[in-house]
Amino acid sequence: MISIRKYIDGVQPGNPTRDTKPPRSGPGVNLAGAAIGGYCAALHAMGRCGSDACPAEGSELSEGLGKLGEDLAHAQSAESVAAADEGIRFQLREWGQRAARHYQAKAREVKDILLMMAGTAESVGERDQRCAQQFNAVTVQLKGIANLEDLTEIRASIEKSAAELKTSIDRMTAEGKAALEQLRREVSTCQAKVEEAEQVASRDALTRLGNRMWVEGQIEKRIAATATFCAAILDIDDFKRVNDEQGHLVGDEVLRQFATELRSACRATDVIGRWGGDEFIVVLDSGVAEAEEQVARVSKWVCGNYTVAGSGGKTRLHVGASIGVAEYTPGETMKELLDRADREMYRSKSDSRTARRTGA
Ligand code: GH3
Ligand code: MG
Repeated sequence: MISIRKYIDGVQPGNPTRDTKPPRSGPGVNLAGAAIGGYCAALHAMGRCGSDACPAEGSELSEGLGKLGEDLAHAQSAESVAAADEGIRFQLREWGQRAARHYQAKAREVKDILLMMAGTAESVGERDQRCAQQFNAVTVQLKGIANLEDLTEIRASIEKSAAELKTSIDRMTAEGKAALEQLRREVSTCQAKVEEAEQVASRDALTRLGNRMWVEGQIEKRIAATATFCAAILDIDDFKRVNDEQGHLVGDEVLRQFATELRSACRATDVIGRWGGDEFIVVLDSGVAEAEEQVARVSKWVCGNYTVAGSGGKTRLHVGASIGVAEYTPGETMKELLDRADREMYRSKSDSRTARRTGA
């Protein structure tokens, strides 16, 4: 670096004493003034370049150099010029050390980030065995970058590693999506199977109506909700005779057709099921008056002539049924309710027998 002190000393050959003020006029003074002006401009430019080279440490340098430039411009003696000159050297040395420390720290940060990325890639790779190999390669690359010194090389390697990581992650995402889709399909197949199994478990195999267990569940639900409802039990009259005279298969067909008619006579809100044998049950969500009215209508619909295919061709049979209705009384159990409906049904069956016998 140019030393202004040496220059000033050089242009004042006849006046070597340092504490003597420089002459205020003459060619030496003009030359020194111009040199100081140039030096100050060089200091400003140095401050700007320092800021550009290392913005984090630049402002202090340019402020310091600016101040020293001012001191220099107003320097009255060779001592003050020498002091400013020393200050400039000190400022530049300090800045150089600070900038070096700053860039070393930044380089360490970049290397730490790279090593962290390598660690992450490693752990992601461990999670998915299929990608492990690809991730391992990237991990090795990233660790290698941390040892590089050339910034261009570091940048190129990072770009390559990032592109490979992206490819791996895209592939993992696509595979993950496909696996998820497959899982969804399997879950929905399982759900369908469970629903089918539930349906089979709750249906009567012969008539396809709800079975006893399912109807009991429906009654228990209503009891738990203390709802107003009635249970109606229907029992086919003299059904044994159908079996005895027409055969068991014809008896089965009668049960099937009776169930179909029962379903079509009831409302969508009624719960209909086969209780067992030739007994059926209907749960109606209403009080006893409305239920009896509905049951009378159902009875008219389901009782009558049925045409059934038997071994000797089609047979026409009359099917009658007795019905008992009971409204649920809060506090009673399901068994108590059904016992009452059953007793009503038997009373009705007995009444119609008596009527048939007496011809009433
Ligand atoms: P009641 O008028 O008193 O009801 O006399 P019933 O002849 O109808 O006799 P009951 O109701 O006591 O007996 C029902 C009969 O239904 C007994 C059994 O042989 C027959 N049965 C039960 N389940 C089936 C079945 O799945 N198919 C056939 N074909 N018959 C059945
Ligand atoms: Mg019967």
